[in-house]
Amino acid sequence: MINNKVLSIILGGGQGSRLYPLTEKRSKPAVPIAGKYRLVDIPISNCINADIKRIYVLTQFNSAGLNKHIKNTYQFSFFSSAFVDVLAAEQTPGNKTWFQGTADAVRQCMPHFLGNDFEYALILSGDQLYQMDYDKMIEAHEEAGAEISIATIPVNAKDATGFGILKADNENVITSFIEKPDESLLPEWTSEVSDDMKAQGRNYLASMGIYIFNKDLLVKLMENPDTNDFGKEIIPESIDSHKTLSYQYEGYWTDIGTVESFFEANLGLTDDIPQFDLYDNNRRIYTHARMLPTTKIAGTVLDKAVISEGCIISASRIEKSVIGIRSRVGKDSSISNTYMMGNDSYETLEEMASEKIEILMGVGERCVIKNCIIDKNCRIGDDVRILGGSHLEDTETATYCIKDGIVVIKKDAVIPKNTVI
Ligand code: ADQ
Ligand code: ADP
Repeated sequence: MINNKVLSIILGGGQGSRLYPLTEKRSKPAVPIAGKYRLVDIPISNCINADIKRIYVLTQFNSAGLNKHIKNTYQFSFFSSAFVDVLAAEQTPGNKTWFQGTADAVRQCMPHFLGNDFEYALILSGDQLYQMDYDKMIEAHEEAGAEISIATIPVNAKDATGFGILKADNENVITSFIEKPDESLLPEWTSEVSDDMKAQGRNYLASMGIYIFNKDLLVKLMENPDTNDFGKEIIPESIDSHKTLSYQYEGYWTDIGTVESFFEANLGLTDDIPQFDLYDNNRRIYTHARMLPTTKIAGTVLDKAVISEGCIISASRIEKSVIGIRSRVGKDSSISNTYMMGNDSYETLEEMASEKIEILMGVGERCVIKNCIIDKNCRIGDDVRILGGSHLEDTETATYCIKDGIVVIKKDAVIPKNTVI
């Protein structure tokens, strides 16, 4: 089935500078998450689970990796009108700039959208981890006769300054909105929330950056070339003249725009009952079906470990870590509190034996790795010690970055044997 009323537009990423160095060589939607997925798989899967199968992904960079991933993953029947298309910022005779913001990205791609028949545009962020039934939000939007709907979630004071905060009347119609309020303004922006939320101190209603716009209104709003951003301009300027509904959500939702939140979201998957449920038959997360062999483990103590397919592991211990596809970890190594993204291919036995390869792909022998993100295709030599933690200052070298105590080994980096970080 396809929902013929809704066209989905995923804001795949600005420069992604807060996720640097993970975005150094790829666009944000292509960042690998949870061992085998890419960030963009999350909103796309949520759409597919709601039968919304006409999807555009807007991105600043047109990485080969992203296009390949989308092309290899989202193949619909020849007879279906379903598609997932990547639209990258493009120079045209009438437009010489990159996307200047979220609304500008939508504006520049409007001609592509208008080639489709639709009533509602569902605008989504590409850097959030959550499973939401968009069809219920669309139902609420239709029932209320709204022109715009915004998905909202109660947050605490610490988080409130990083989001659009709003107030709604008792019919959930938004009456005021402020983008990322200063701490001093917060007392004026509390809302009535459920007892459960109140008990957690979540007294502010935040925009999740998930919007439904009636098509005609979106077309009209995009005619004004001076507005570049939904949160800063379009939403605050529209609520007085267009009925804007707050669609409140209280499930698990997290913004993964920074290295720290990305790290926490990944390690959260190792919890006994993770808040993000990858094991739900009805809310499946799709990704590239790679036909990988099973994982092979020898002599390893595993505790709270999430291990993807195709790994070859001889470590002594892996604890509270997510190990990505095709990872290789050598003998007597120990990994904890770490997200290792894995590899794009295997080395052959001949390659491994040849003298050309000094350090094999993956983690060598007798290494100790803690509080670390290891990007794809890294080569970590024997006896390397990487001990991340809050004692480390933020810094950057050619092969790694330290951000908030997390050591991020850059994609394709080679870390010589005996290195200590
Ligand atoms: P932010 O997340 O800070 O706040 P923004 O940086 O505009 O807003 O990003 C929204 C989404 O659009 C992200 O997925 C981002 O990667 C993407 N994006 C940003 N610039 C882009 C561009 N030029 N081209 C393509 N994609 C781009 C927003 C709202 C807040 C709300 C939070 C919730 O403005 O009101 O509370 O989202 O996370
Ligand atoms: P990213 O992995 O971040 O997307 P790229 O944009 O360079 O980085 O694209 C990598 C893509 O190319 C991966 O999806 C992977 O399938 C493929 N790839 C990369 N290296 C190899 C390789 N040596 N052999 C086969 N496929 C590869």
